[in-house]
Amino acid sequence: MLKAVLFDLDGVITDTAKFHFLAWRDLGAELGVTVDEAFNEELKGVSRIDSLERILVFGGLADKYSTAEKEALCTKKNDHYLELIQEMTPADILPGILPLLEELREAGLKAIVTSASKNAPGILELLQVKDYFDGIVDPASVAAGKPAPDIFLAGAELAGAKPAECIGVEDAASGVEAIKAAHIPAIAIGDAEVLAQADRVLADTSDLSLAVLRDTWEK
Ligand code: B16
Ligand code: MG
Repeated sequence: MLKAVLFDLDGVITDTAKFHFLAWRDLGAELGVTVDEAFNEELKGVSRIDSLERILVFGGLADKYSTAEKEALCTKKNDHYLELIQEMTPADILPGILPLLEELREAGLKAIVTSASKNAPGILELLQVKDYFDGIVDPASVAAGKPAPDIFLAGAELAGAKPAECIGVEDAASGVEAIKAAHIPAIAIGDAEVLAQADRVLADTSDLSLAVLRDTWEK
């Protein structure tokens, strides 16, 4: 039986990618690295420090900064990101998500947040949806980030369910890879070619419903 739904946040519950992009783009500009929207795609679902590492490698700056300097750069990016997201309101919840959360609550299924973002609790507060979730996995508590399965396995555990009793919802290729590595069925939102590893790809969050999740999980 399907018992729990494991939700990615950025790109599934709300679209913060544009704010991550602006913050990385400006930090990149300071470092002399051009972060464009195409490169930003590769940072989706990737942790803050790993995103910085990728930007540094991309700019040929892989060995230029010490660990402490990299931490300071991450803090700078995050401070800017936090400024940008303060304007978020419940109107920024992606279409179909609120009705789905209502359906899950009524059907007694668990909803868990399995996001790489350390800002997830604050974002859920801004969106006023925190109460719909039975738990938020702390990404700092898992050994390896997406595409490793750790965060989704931790999500299943938090729900008190076996991986096979869950379904994961993701928008990033690294996230779909992580769900599948955890042996959990995956629904992806976005480009069917990029997200080909998923069990089902939907163009939009408005196509999500408990019936679609159940149907995908049963196949
Ligand atoms: P933070 P998700 C991910 O969230 C974002 O897609 C990714 O772009 C970001 O770098 C990562 O969270 C870390 O976010 O800097 O807020 O800790 O898609 O896994 O919900
Ligand atoms: Mg995402």
